[in-house]
Amino acid sequence: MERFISPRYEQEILTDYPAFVRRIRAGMDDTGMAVLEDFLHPAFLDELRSSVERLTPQCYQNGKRKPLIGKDLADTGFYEVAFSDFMIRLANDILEVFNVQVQGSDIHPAMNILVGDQGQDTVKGWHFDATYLTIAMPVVMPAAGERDGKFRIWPNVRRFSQSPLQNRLYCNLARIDALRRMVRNYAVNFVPGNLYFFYGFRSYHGTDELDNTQLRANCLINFGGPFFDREKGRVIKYAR
Ligand SMILES: O=C(O)CCC(=O)C(=O)O
Ligand SMILES: [Fe+2]
Repeated sequence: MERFISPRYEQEILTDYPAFVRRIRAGMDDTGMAVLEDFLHPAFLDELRSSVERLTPQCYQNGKRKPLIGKDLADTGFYEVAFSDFMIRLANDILEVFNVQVQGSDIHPAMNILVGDQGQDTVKGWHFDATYLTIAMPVVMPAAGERDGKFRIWPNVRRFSQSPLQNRLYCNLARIDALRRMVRNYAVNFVPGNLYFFYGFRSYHGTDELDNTQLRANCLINFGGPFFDREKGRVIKYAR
């Protein structure tokens, strides 16, 4: 078993892995997000926290915040989780019912460390991800309260599609405040150690208001997406 997995999940994964996959997919389908509580091994989470301390200065150079992506995260636990055989297999098992498959080159980890005024750039920057599947792996989160940087999501508002025209239409519609207010959405406080799964392309989302004195570090693991497949010449008939 991978060292980042908490012992409390070993039994479930070893004895009934198909049910584990179904549980995650059902969470995403029914509520828009699946949560694996305390999934990370506590010692591994500690390691991620130290990486955040080390990486924070790298995010704030030249007076601007920079997300850390790809090779910026080499030799960290973020990389280790993102490219593990376990995660690649899990992503593929979740996405199988859509007739979607991903491989190592389709995986893109990204780390957002938000703190101070320069860390406000993504706050309320609502968007769709390009991905089939996004896994959020929070590492440091503000204490619950006002402006605590909740994650807000409008889940599953569209299907996967490789049509640029349809994509533009949805992105334009989602920018309309009145429409956003009418569509079901909710906010959650991410908890470090938990993993959160959602269909990135299908779900409008982002970070809600954040107190600039608080540190917020979240790693996103991005898996494939309709337009990445399109660029690769893969035309897909999505099974659902
Ligand atoms: O950390 C968050 O609240 C979401 C970040 C996000 O959606 C992204 O970076 O694509
Ligand atoms: Fe996102």
